[in-house]
Amino acid sequence: MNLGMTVIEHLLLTQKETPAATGAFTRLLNGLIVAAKIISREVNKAGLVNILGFTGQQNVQGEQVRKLDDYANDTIIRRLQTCGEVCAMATEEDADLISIPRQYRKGNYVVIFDPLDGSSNIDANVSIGTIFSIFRRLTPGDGEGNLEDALQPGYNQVAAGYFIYGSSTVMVYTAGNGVHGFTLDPSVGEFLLSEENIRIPARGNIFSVNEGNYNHWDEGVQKYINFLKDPQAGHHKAYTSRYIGSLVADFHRNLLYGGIFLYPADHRDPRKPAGKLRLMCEANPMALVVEQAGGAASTGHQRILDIIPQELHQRVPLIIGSKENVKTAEEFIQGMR
Ligand code: AFP
Repeated sequence: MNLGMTVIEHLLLTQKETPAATGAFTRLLNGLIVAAKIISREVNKAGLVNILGFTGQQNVQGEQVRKLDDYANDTIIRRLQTCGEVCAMATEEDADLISIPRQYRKGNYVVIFDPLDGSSNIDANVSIGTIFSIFRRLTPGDGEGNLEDALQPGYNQVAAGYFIYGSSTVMVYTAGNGVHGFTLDPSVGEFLLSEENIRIPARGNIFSVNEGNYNHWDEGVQKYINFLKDPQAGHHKAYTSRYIGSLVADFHRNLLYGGIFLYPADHRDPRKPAGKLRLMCEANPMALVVEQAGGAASTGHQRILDIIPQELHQRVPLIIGSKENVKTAEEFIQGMR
């Protein structure tokens, strides 16, 4: 067991099996880790905002208090721009690709991220997170990348993961070699390996969905949720409902305990026929993590990682979690049950 190792030590150890590893990926990941430590520090201070000043106003020291999601976004962008390993990046917060200023070296990686997912929960002290997805560039050369580099299907991701700012700050990531969890020890300022090779149970009894949208779902989704709640359906164990409304937190709990998370398509808003969550910065990275842990991620009709993206902010229905639960949900959604 390697418990207690830092992320970089763990990466270097596992990269020993990859002779082509140059250290570039390690530098990139290190940039993300430093950004997450800074964000974690600010998130922990968020409760003091009411004392020190509301966002957008001046606090008692006369400093401008910034919205946390803008702060997180800028922190990650700055770290990635200067690390020298990134040729393009996209964030949930900006419509277009973020460019790398001329003075910085461009590298071989593309990073797509959601800087502070679940941020509407901040004021209630609910866990929120940063989600990231990493691709290798497709365009040749060492110049800036473009949309072609970013719009790759999820199966091309070389790594993905998330940071949770919760009761402790946790990093979960995969670089295609299992899923590993690290917990930030604030006293030493390092993420230390706390769970190596996380495996999601093949079937779980937790379901996580915003049932307030029930009347707007397709019939297949409604039938599936009715089935989960039906005591006569012959479940091996009764289902229990857990929904935080913060994807990283809902996903992480289900990853550890087993179960299913759904954000299906709904008919509430004709401009969002595919549901709420974004393919590139939410569904793809979570899908890579769950598959690497032995689980599954689907739209109900298609594997998430097989979707060929059409645009940066594309939305998709997301059904993700334990393999057998996702399979049953697909059967209902496809009208087979
Ligand atoms: P916010 O970042 O606006 O809080 O949205 C969070 C989120 O994108 C995701 O983390 C949740 O799973 C999902 O939205 C919750 O959406 P509903 O409030 O519609 O259930």
